[in-house]
Amino acid sequence: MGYTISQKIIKEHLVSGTMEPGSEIGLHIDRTLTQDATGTMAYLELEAMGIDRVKTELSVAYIDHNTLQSGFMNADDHRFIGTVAKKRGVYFSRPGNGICHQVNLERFGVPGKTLIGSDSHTPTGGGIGMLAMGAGGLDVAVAMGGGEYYINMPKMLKVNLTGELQPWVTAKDVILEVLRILSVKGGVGYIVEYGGPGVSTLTVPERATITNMGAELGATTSIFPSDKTTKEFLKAQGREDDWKELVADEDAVYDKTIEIDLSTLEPLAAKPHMPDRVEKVTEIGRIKVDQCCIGSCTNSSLADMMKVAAILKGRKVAPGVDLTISPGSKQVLSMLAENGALTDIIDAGARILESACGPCIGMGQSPKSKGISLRTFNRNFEGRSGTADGQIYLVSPEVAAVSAITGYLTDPRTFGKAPKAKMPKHFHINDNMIEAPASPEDAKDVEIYYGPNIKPFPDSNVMTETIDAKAILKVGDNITTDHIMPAGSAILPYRSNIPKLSEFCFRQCDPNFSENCKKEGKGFIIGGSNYGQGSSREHAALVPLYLGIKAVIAKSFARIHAANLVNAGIIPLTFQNPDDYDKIDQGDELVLNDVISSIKDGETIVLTNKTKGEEYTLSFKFSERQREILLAGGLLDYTREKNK
Ligand code: MIC
Ligand code: SF4
Repeated sequence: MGYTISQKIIKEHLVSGTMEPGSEIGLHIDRTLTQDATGTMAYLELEAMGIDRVKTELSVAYIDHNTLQSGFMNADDHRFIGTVAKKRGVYFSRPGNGICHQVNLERFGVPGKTLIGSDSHTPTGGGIGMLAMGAGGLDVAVAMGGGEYYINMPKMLKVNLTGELQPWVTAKDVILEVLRILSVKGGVGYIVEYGGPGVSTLTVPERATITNMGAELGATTSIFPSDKTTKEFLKAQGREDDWKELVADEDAVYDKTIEIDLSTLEPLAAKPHMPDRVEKVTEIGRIKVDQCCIGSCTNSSLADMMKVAAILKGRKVAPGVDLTISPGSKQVLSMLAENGALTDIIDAGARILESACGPCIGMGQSPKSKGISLRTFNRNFEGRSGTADGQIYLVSPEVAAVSAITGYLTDPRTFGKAPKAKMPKHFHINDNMIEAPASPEDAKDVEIYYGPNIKPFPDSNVMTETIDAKAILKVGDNITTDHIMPAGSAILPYRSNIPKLSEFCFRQCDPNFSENCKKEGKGFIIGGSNYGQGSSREHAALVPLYLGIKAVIAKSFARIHAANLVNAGIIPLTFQNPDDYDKIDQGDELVLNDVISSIKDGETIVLTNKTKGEEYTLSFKFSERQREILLAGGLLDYTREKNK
């Protein structure tokens, strides 16, 4: 039996476990990336583990999220990351150099390597044939220290692509179609591999758009083969030597296959407030738009921007519409400037933003009240834009640009000839905003800058045999980490200040959550299915830890968040009978008995509901390592203990 692309990479990097779907495997990690909103914490954790120098073949720290410096906090964190990177052996991509995933694709992506990043869209690297996964900051810190990264061996899902995209239909529509078919939880437990004759019709940046937004499927990662197209892209980036061929064996076995004929796709959009609420643009109809935002790690490549520029050339953004453009990297921006396309964009009346995440994470550009905003991004969770009642639609750059001109959501096929963007033979290469780390000798003299915004970690959870606490919050299905720990320009500057951050926890679901926790001192959270989907932010576990949350009891969990809970020492438990979820009300008094002994060697635990006089069986499937982490009070304590 042959291997799939990812099975080949896993086999080469397997340190522990067997490649049996569902069982825990430990992988050697070649490379890591961090971004600033999760990076400050990750490097503090690296320090707390006593790691002086990273052991990976390459680690890069990017500044791309918290680039709005209103107050000292973000600037302090940038300086901390810059200095800690220099000292500890990490490359530093300065603010303005671009979004981590775009820059990684251009300058660092290598087929066949393993990459973990403290950002859920790290699978963008799958577009160039990397096994690239999002992880919590602590897991990334462990990998930087040379430790393995643990996942449950995923099942394999193949998306077989045939045909060719029609004019005005794009890679964004491909991933929106996959989301329509599979939903935001359809990828849980799988790696999504793209194959079939349609693959060769897609460029590397197009493939990266697809693997990027595969994060929204809940998949462990997504990956494309590394072929001639990959080689040409790397050559144009001056990195031909980094290429190697990587394809699935003819007789590779997939657990599931879905077929997509690219030629049948039409322009699509994800309606508010979930990336899988996908409909054809023509079905949604001609709605008036207030804002169009083009950029983000999903759609900010040179080709995306060139097509947008061609659409805007000689035209004018409609009155009442704000059009923002954030090129994904300095390379993209400088090439747009060089070839004149930037002038076409500016002339049409677009607002040019920095090469950074920007509006995607609510760092400015929030739409007006109830404003309709078409965005080329990957997430449209309620409130994420910074406007609680903002109505965000996820679309391709082509749909966004055409609609910005007409003022209405528009099927671009009614707009005339579709623009084409040719891959350049040579990209403009200038890495002067990437700082190399100091040599091990010089590192001794580098002083790390710790700004006043950096506050100590929350105390670890001391596991007790009995946990007696209230159901302090009950939430529904598909709760995102944006619900748990919102982002946005007012909150993100406190990513290294857990006590301050705790004031905002679950604000959208229950404005009294934080206060209630502080009053009670402890609690359980009750969740529905796919609890914790979305971002990799470990703050969605660290803040609940700080607020005294002992366990989260849900119908099911998203992969990265479940790992982050264990890493923080909070027990993720699932209902054996999902109907029991309905029997618990917020405020019920709950008790877990025999906690330590169950975690040691059990698979179930009984939850007593004192208020209702009922008992429910909860299940868990922890590996030996996870049991030890929970009993140690979290991954930090566990690692410190092991390194002693
Ligand atoms: C996101 O898109 O939600 C983020 C912001 O990039 C997060 C990371 C974070 O919260 O810092 C992610 O996707 O992991
Ligand atoms: Fe940045 Fe948005 Fe991409 Fe997250 S999804 S890395 S916030 S651009």
